Amino acid sequence: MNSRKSIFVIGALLLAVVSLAVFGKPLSQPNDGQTATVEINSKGFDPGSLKLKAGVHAKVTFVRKTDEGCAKEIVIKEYNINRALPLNEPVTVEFTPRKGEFTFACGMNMLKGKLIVE
Ligand SMILES: [Cu+2]
Repeated sequence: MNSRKSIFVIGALLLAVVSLAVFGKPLSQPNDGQTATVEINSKGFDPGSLKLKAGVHAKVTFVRKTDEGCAKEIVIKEYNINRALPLNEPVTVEFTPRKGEFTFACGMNMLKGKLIVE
């Protein structure tokens, strides 16, 4: 109706558009990282290789399902990870992968799996 009112309406609309542009994306796409699970059974690590995204916080859960074999701990040397794997107890390790290929292995470095980070 009057020009002051329309300026106010346009201003409010602009503010809404700008706040959406500035705050909309981070709020609607929270960076909650990536997860994966690896089982240790009589065949070894299952899956034997994992694909992860570089620079995104990762939670990888290892579950040892067998008392055969030797994977009683999990070692990811490049990320200073070395954790015991109690039978049937999920153990989650957390790290932020860098680009490249890394090995995860049992404590004796006999059983091996691969991390492929892209
Ligand atoms: Cu071993």
